[in-house]
Formats: sequence, C-alpha cells, structure tokens
Amino acid sequence: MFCFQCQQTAHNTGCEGKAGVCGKKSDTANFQDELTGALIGLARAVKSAKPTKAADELVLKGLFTTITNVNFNNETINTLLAQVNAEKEKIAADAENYDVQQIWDADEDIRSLKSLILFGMRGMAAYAYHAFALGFTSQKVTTFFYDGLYAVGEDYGMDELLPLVLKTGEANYKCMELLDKANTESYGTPVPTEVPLTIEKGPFIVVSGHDLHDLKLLLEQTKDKGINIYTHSEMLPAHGYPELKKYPHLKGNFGTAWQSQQSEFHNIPAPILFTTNCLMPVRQSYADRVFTTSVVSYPELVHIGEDKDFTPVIEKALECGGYEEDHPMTGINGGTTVTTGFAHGTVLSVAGKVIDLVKQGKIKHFFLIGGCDGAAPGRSYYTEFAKKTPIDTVILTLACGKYRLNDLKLGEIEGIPRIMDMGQCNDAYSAIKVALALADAFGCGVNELPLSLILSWYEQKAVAILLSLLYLGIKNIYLGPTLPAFISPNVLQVLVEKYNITPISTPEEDLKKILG
Ligand code: SF4
Ligand code: SF3
Repeated sequence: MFCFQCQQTAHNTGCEGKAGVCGKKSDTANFQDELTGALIGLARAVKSAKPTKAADELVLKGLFTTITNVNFNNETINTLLAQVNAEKEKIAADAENYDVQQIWDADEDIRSLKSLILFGMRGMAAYAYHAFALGFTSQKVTTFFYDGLYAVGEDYGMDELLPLVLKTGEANYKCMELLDKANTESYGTPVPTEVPLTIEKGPFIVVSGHDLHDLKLLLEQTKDKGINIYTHSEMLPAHGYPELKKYPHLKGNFGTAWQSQQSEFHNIPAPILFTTNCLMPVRQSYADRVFTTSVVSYPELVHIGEDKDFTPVIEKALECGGYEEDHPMTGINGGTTVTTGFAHGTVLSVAGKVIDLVKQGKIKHFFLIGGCDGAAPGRSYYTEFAKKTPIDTVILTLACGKYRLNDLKLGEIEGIPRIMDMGQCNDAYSAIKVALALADAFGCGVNELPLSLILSWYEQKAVAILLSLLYLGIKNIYLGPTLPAFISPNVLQVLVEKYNITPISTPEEDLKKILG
C-alpha cells in the first residue's frame, strides 16, 4: 500500500506496509486505489458519451468513500467498484481504467499536483454528496469531477496541472455554495445557539459526521420515543438550524473531537451513528453500539441502508437505557456549554455594528481559526493561540478544529461574542462570504482586511477548502500543524511565492507577526 493523503501520515512522508496510521489496512488501501482508477475509467468513458445519472452519483460516492476515516470495509468498496465498472461498460465499454500507482510513482512535482487535484476532489465529493442527499445538484460541479478525474489519468506536465489545481478550488467553492443553499433552504438560516455538554438521564443516541439529512431523518424517527439525540464532532452546528433545533429531543453535544472517540465511546450507555468521517477503528468494548450509514462502512458493524430505517439504532438506545442521572461532561478547557450558529446570515445581519466597532477601534482584528482537529500534539497551538488573542479581537471558527477552543469563555465586545462558530468545514463558504462583504464595506481587498486565517488540516475536505481560498486569491494563510506530505518542495515554493502560505510556528511569534 501507499497512502499520504492525510495529516497524520507516517513520518509525514507516507503510510506503507500492512496498515496506515488511521488503521486502514493495506488491502483496503489497494482496493481504494482500484476504485479511484475505475472512476478515472468512468471519466474517460464520458469523454466520448453522455454520462448517466447513475454515473454522476457513483462518482460522488466513489470519491467520498476514499476520504480518511470513512470506509474500512473491503466488501463495500468492492461492491462500489463493480458498480462503477458496470456503469462504465454501459457508457463506453472500450474506456480503460487507470492504474493509480502511476501517480504515486511519478516525478514528485507531478505527483504533488495530481494529489492536490485528486484529494481536493475527494473532499469536494463529500460536500456534493450531502447536497445531493437534499436534492441539490450543480451541472458545473458534476462536470468538473469528470474533467478532474480525466486529467489525473493523463500524462500532463506542471503547466497543465497547475491551473487545474486552482480550477479544483473554484469548483469546490461552487460546491460549498451549493451545499450552503441546500442546508439553508432545507433547514433555515442558522441562529446563534448555546449547546449544553451535559447528557441528560435516559436513553439517547449520539450522531456523528456531517450529514444533516441523516440527522433530520433520525430526529423524525425518534420523535416521542423518549430518546434524546446528541451531536458529536462535525454534527454540532446542526443545533443552529431552525428546522433541526425545533425538535425538543435534540438536546446537546456529546464529547469532544473525533480523535478522542475511542476513550469517549468506551463505556457510554448508548449507540453512536456515523454519517461520515471521522470513524476510527472500532474497539471491542463498544463495537456492538456503533452503526454506520451512507458511505461510511466498517466490517461487521450494522449498516443502515438507503431506506434510512434507523430501527436498529433506536432499539439499541432503548436497550442501553442511557445514564440513570444527568451526566455532566465538559469541553477540553472545562467549559460546560459551547455555542454555534454564527453563519453568514447571522453575522451579516449585524455587519453594520461590526463595521462600526472596527472603525471605532474596538475590534482590532479578526482571526478565522478553522479546519480539522487531530491527534498530533502540535495542535495545542490552536488552543494557546485563541487564549493569547488580545481582548479587542474576534475569533471565527469552522470545522472540528474548534473543539480545541470552543468551550473557552472569552467574553464579548459590545454584545458581539469574541468566539463565533460559523459551522462545519463546508461553512468555510460562510466565512468567505463575510470576508468579501467586509472587504466591500471597507472598500479594500480581502487581503487588506484586519483578518488572518489560522488553519489546521487533517483530511481531504481541508485540502479542497485550501484550494478554494487560493482560487479566491486569499494570501497569508497560516497552516498547520504540519505541511502536507504530498506537497513537493517546488510546489511549496509556488504556494509560498504566490500566496505567502506560512507554516505555523508558536502562538506568540505568529501573533506578533500578525498584529505587528
Ligand atoms: Fe495514512 Fe492518512 Fe492514508 Fe490513513 S488516510 S493510510 S493515516 S495517509
Ligand atoms: Fe473534522 Fe474529521 Fe476534518 Fe469537516 S470530522 S473537519 S477532521
């Protein structure tokens, strides 16, 4: 096997041998490569013939399946592989699949650029899939998947691949816009919401991942059953959506970030449902309580199929019974509640006030601390950074990296909270919208705003978002905890020269550099 697509890759060079750091086995990694090669075959097929609806959906599923911490199950990967091959046969039988090993063996700059495109598309496919689940699609986004997949299978040089990297960012920006539309049209504009971290007594279900549609269906199916629902990890922002928060049994958030799940799930008296990443190898002590749905899959766990009949999860919740008394839990800094729901709709509704506070010098700087969490010890940087930000600055958060700091109580600036959570990783779209609106109000470019992006990455959605930021010409991004292993020195040089991407150092030094 060879895999270097995520931040925790072995020695920051690549996972090899029998299994990766994430627990993905070598045969699974190889099947995922085969699936990717088949998707390239499908993209080749649609060069000469019209794609089918089934092919469009298979591209999303196939790419999403290969994201880190999504699928550990050879059986479901092979089923998908067979479906992709069958669909390709129908469209253009003579189109050939591609051997992805050629990318891993290529010259390091070509390998680097193709990796940026391929991994970015994997992240983007997850967003497109969530939008698709809510009935929203975009021809432009769909077309890009075929074009991008086709390109990574071609013998292209730097000059052809570099613009495609930015095109991936452009397509992902459109895709995040689509998902924003899908989420807000389906569930309303998020509103600021305080979310308790205490688990109330009685039966409950923990829902993890990003898929709001799955959560909504589960909320419906558990109505009036005496079962409470708690979000976990990237599902937390669901509490801000009016059409989801109206369910009184959507009670709060369970636990901290995804990488703590093995200890946090160990002895809870409740089932856990995974709708997307990040699923870690499941320990025996709680294996009978973990359920998967959508493209998430793990050998021997009960999978909820496309009928979305959550009865097995509901029965397990009743059987486990929950805690006998209310069970207080805290965030990593000891806080007992967190807040969310500050998406672009809410933030822009108070834009006038924010702009006044900036003009009066009461808000001096904005930090977007966004991206993934993970196990690397260097990630305490983000907590320390937040703690050290001056009191006249505001922090916007995104994605699951927020668990490093979202229970800190940093106060307010004239009614504007100093920490505002904009949502899941795809809600980077919200942050971009706010930044563009502020730039407009101040009559400057985004790069001239008193705004700094302090990003953390782990999996491939973060890659997609980074490419969108580059496509928008956003510079001076601080990136950590380590730089991606798949970025070659030459490609890094381009990123540094053109965009001034800076690896994080220490919170003190970076704050000094930023605030001058
Ligand atoms: Fe290694 Fe990450 Fe690939 Fe898992 S997804 S095998 S940890 S690089
Ligand atoms: Fe997190 Fe896995 Fe990336 Fe959507 S849930 S951000 S790491």
